[in-house]
Amino acid sequence: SLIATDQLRIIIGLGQTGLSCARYLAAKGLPFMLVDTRDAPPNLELIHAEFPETEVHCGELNPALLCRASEIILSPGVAKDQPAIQAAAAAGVKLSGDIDLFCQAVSAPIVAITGSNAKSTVTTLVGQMALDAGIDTGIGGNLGTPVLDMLSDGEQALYVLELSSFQLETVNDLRAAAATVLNVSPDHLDRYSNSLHLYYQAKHRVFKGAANVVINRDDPLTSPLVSTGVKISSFGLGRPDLNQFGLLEKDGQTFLARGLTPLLAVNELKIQGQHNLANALAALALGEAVNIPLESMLQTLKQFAGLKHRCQWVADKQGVAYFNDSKGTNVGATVAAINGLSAILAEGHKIVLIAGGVGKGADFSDLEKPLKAAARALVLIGKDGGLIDQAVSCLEGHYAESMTAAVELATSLAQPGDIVLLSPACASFDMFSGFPARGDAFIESVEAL
Ligand code: UMA
Ligand code: ADP
Repeated sequence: SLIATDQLRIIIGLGQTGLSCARYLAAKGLPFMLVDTRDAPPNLELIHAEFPETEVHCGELNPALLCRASEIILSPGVAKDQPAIQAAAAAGVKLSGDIDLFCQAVSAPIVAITGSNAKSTVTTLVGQMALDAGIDTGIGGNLGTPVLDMLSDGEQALYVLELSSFQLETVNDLRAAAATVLNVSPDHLDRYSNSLHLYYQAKHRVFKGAANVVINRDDPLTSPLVSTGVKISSFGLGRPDLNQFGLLEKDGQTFLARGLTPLLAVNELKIQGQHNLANALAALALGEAVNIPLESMLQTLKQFAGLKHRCQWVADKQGVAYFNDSKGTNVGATVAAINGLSAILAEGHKIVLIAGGVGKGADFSDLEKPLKAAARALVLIGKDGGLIDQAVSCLEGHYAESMTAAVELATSLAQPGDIVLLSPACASFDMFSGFPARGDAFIESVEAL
């Protein structure tokens, strides 16, 4: 290769992140090489056209090549524990990722948001709060826009980033103005040797160098071991102490509150379910940590209708309400969706759950309790639907070969007043290109009824 070894940056992954890293380095005039473990990765033609001089290696990782690098920039979809990457790390090659490059490049404050669930909702909400308060804000990360792509709009006054455990694995120095782990429940354990601890450790890298930390009082796994001097605030569904965010009862109504001060009656919110109250409180705590005016944040909360595919109401048909929670891709999310929606069911009515897909090695037995309390029937789809059936004994699983068949089956099992809920507790890649396509298929099937 023509690139000197002391400045050989190797980008692994030709997905969205790899492409954003290549464009970023190219714009800075820094040389790089591209590597992907797949023989025919996406973006290959685009990359050859855009970077005709750049060396691209596809297929099995070459340890000798990786060991020659000065720095390896890993895409989130690439696990670090592969032998070739470990060999390079052992040889002293620095491992980093797009988040590190981004943090080195910007000086504006960063709100860094991770957690097993609610990341996208809280990231979008905090971002909207900042925009509504007149702050130029970049909103991205795992949510969809690779962080480095946000730099092409010029530097903003604030960045609100959704960070996955995969992205955090390669974070060396984040120095967020405000950082949070919203909640921790098992997900992606196939990537973490089935160890919740390793997954937890990846998530907690979000706190590296943070100035303000926001913790969830209802989930002890969200509290970091941080040194003194870091400002800590918190949210939770209980009564808040001074300077904390929580819920207060007053005159028979429930309010979002800060300390003893009621801020907003929860019936003024458009987003539904207890889990969304936690999300609203988390957003307030994060916004306060970066000085977004409280009054303005409350106005945003009143407008915010939630994101598509997250407990999204789709239609009422023949007295049955249909909700699309395609983004429920792990057990914790589906438990929250069932509990959240069962709170809006009238007495005697129940949920027909559609679940299944790629289980990522999850233990589905935590679905038993909420299903027993709130479900009428269970319709199963996809590769690991059978594992859910095995783990749940309170209901007999009914199999469906397609989303259309699942919706029809669920409809036949539902009674007027019930809810049909798609919240798969699984990833979608066995049947769909991703959770949005799965949710869209559900919506189409409901509309076709
Ligand atoms: N891959 C290989 N070999 C490689 C590189 C990638 O097989 O050499 C595979 C990966 O195993 C993966 C796929 O290619 O299945 C995509 O990986 P990637 O790292 O290239 O992904 P990007 O296109 O860069 O998208 C990533 C995030 N994807 C993942 O973490 C898998 C996107 O989150 C994110 O929006 C995007 O960066 C911008 O930041 C998606 C996601 O599913 C939505 N995230 C997971 C989740 O939310 O649960 C963590
Ligand atoms: P993420 O980006 O972390 O996947 P989303 O905001 O997209 O989070 O929500 C994903 C799913 O997680 C939702 O569809 C819902 O089922 C569930 N969920 C939302 N908020 C919470 C919460 N506070 N606790 C647990 N589960 C939640």
